[in-house]
Amino acid sequence: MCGIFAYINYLVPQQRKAILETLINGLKRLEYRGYDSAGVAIDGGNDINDAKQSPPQIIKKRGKVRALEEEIYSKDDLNLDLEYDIHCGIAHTRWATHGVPSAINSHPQRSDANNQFIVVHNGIITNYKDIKTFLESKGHEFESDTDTEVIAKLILYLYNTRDDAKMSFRELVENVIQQLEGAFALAFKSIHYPGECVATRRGSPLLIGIKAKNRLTSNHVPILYPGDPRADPPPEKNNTTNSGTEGVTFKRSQSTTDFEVLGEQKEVEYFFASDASAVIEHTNKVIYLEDGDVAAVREGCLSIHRITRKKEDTAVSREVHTLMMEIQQIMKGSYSYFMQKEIFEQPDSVVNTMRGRVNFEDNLVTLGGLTEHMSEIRRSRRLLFIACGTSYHSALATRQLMEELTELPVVVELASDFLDRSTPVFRDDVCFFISQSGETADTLNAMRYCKKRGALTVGITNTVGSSISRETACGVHINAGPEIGVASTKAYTSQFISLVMFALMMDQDRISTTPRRQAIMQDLKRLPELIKEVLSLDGQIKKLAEELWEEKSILLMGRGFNYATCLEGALKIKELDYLHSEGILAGELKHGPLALVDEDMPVILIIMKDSTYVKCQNALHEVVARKCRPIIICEKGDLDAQKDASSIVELPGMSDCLQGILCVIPLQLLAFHIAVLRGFDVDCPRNLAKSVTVE
Ligand code: UD2
Ligand code: GLU
Ligand code: MG
Repeated sequence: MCGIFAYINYLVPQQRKAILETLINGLKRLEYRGYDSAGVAIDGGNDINDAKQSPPQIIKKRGKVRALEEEIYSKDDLNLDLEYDIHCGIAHTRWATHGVPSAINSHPQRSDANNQFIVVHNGIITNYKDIKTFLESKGHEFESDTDTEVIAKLILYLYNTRDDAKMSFRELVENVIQQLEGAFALAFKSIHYPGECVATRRGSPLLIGIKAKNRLTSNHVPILYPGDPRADPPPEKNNTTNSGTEGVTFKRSQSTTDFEVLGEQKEVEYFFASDASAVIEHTNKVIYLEDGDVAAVREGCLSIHRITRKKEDTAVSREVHTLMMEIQQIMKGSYSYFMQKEIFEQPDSVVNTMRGRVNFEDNLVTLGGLTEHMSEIRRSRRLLFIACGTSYHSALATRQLMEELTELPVVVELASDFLDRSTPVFRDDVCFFISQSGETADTLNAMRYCKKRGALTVGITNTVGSSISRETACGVHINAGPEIGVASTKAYTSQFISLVMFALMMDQDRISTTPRRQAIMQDLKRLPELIKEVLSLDGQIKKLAEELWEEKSILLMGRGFNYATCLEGALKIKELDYLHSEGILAGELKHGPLALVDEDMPVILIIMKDSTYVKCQNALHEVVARKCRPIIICEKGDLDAQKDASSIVELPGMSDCLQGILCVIPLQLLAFHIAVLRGFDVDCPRNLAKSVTVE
């Protein structure tokens, strides 16, 4: 989920000091992505001649890249003046998903005590346990709690058991990734393949920067499939020049099976990175790898391979792009703000939350962190969900489903109020603590309070190794990836899904509810596509923001599953736009809020086709009768709901209990666009902090 940076210099002499500086600098450029630890690997030995014998050096550190840098320069056994003509260094910033942030769990991960194979990884390997069991049976000893370590150990295992002594580094990596399930971007280094680097991706971004002394002879690197003589030439055959596509001359280099794609030139540097911000200061020539690409640098030649050719694989080459962007621009991708980027990341972040947990074939959910506690939770007297702000809303949003599927009393509490009241808590209570950072002071205090009273404590957090993650008896990491924008967006939808997954798991053995569970699961499967569809309304929401940005107040109304959506939408508007906004339970209108409504008051009304549909229409009539022309968020094609609307936001319909995920996104976008129009700092709203570690 975080950052990869690798640097290969080929016949461009560099001192070790400069190589380390390049690696550290690359990591610093990726810092904005958020991370909890960092590490580098370089060639070992302190004399160029013993480099072949000395295992590569790995230096890792929990915390900031600065801390890693200090660690590197505090080493007195590292000859920094050593000069390399050819070298491959790899580096990483980690956002822990498996195993707490610590030096040993940081990357690079290694194959063995001799560091024969070294790997950095972004993402999650979902079948790592099976691979680990297999490798342990073969005598491999594991030292970290990461999923990544199996990759380093597996490649060594394959290396040791290979039939073909000439097997290339790239072929080994191809064999490794065929065993992996989940999401990854990977970069490998090995003492057995000095000066070489192999990198690949499936589901996590990766690109290659190329800095060549001479001008590139082509803007295309061909994709090589197995059987292509250019990829796997018959051994010991011709070393003659072949003519490749796109007008490039592919020269078979003397001792390799790969091709030189850069014409006649020799001196070249390559940079592998998670995004262009780490590369742009070195070169503006980049190749974006696609899922399934395996890129190898060998003897200064870059080649790109794919293991299998599918019907949809029509591309014959990867283009070398010339970037014209500034670093600032690249960091946020095509987005201007982190919050905006995070809103648009939601089709991916929700998948990461479900990865390895929801089995769509069997309609089963397995939350690894809770399995051992399920019988205790099922026996409990009630479930308490305790949180602050957006996290509190995620509990409210899922309360109805929780009640439906667990048939237990469900209590949702604001942490500060819960503590103020010295609420009674019992040994047979199960208390959930929801916090993106895992450090929210009120939530943390409430957790300690419940723990003291003997309740089972369960954390729902985005931050492995955080106080809530460590101090709770068990829990779920939501795996949304780091969230930088102060106003939470993707963490909310991932918390929401984590709670839905828990509710489904609680109910898993009940036969009578199977159709309901299956319907929800199938909608979870469709969710990324549906979120994309909602995000495509961005332009329309922006227009709406242009109508609303000068207002003094905005009311949001809804009920049932979408009451929480209204509260969350109103919170986003308060946080980002510094204007009054209120989420109102539509059922409460007559008891007060209706007095606020007149023709000048902007009202957003959520009307979805769930069990509250008719009641929401009544609310609509009530506000229309006060001359209000509300903005309606409704299901696609619901003309009844749209009659009296000033504007309409039409969303795809899905299971009632998941609809809140889709409904909140237009509100996130609206709050965002209003903030931009009002000229406010979207990523750091005034008076607010990302992680509220004070009471
Ligand atoms: C976890 C582990 C992984 C491995 C795997 C087994 C981590 C971060 N992940 O991935 O190493 O053992 O399970 O399939 O190590 N937890 C809390 N409080 C919280 C959140 C989590 O105590 O607020 C506990 C949880 O009970 C579990 C561990 O932390 O023991 C990891 O939770 P997870 O959600 O990352 O679990 P999983 O199965 O996805
Ligand atoms: N799942 C890996 C780990 O926890 C990689 C995390 C990342 O993407 O930074 O070590
Ligand atoms: Mg714990």
